[in-house]
Amino acid sequence: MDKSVFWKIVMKCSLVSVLLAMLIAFCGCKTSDSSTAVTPTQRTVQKRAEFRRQLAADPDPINTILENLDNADPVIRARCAYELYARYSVFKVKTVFDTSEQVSEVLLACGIDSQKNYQDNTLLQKLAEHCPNKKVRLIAKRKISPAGKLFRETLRLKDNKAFDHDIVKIATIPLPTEGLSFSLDKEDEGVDAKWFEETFADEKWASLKIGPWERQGFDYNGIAWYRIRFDMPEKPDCNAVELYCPSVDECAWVWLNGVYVGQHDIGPSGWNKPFWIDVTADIRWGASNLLVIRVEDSAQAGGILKPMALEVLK
Ligand SMILES: [Ca+2]
Repeated sequence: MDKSVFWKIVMKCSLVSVLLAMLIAFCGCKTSDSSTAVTPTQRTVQKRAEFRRQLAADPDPINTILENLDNADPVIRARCAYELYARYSVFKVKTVFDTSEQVSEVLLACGIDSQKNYQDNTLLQKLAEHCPNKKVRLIAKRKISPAGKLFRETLRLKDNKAFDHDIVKIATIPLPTEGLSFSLDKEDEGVDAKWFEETFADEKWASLKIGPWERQGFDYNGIAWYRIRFDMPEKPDCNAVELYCPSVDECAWVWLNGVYVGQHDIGPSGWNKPFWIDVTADIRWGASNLLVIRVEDSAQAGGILKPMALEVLK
């Protein structure tokens, strides 16, 4: 072979190889480029958008919803739980066990709606029992508690617009600090069973002092009741009587002489917040009275921690 022809062939082959190599490199780059072009976040967003389109396109998307209750994306699962309730007024029990915060919060909102609009506590009941999210579980439990329905607005004399005189505290009547009848209410049955009534038999209840119940033999978080008897002097010249509670750990619902008079219900942070309840209309002067307090404690110490009193105002 002629040398020049030989080298021409070699050169052509090299050129082809180089071009081929460049092409392979280019394709390789393209391939790796396209895999990094869409991030996992973008893919998630795309999938959510696709799911929304699917929902919007179908007037009766029950199958799409049911299939996606097990979707890997908690946002899609939460949307499905919501759509199932909003469109079909149902929920799937398995969603109650979902560990995603988004899902449990959506279910809680649906449960509260169901209670309010259909007087149906089923979903709240399931959440109170099984939801892995403690915060949601406690709110659901509280919503279905018999005490959840109790509410009475208290109007203190200082907030009464119709009373425009200076207020003078003419007496402070201390309430008993020991011999307080006490019972745990593990099943939250006290409101329905009327443990607040004057005729209720509490002879078998324990006897406690003011202070945490943990220090008096009850290592317990939950609901418990106090029934406190006390005598009132003859009525002085006064305009109002207010029950003063410096520290009930944590929440309190209060009855006086069988009448529901008010609550201190601001959650666990209420344990050291003083509160006052107007009892002017329900106190019995010159007679025996019965104060009943349902206490709910979620953690650590619980109970009536500091002595209570009646403040007589003029
Ligand atoms: Ca506590």
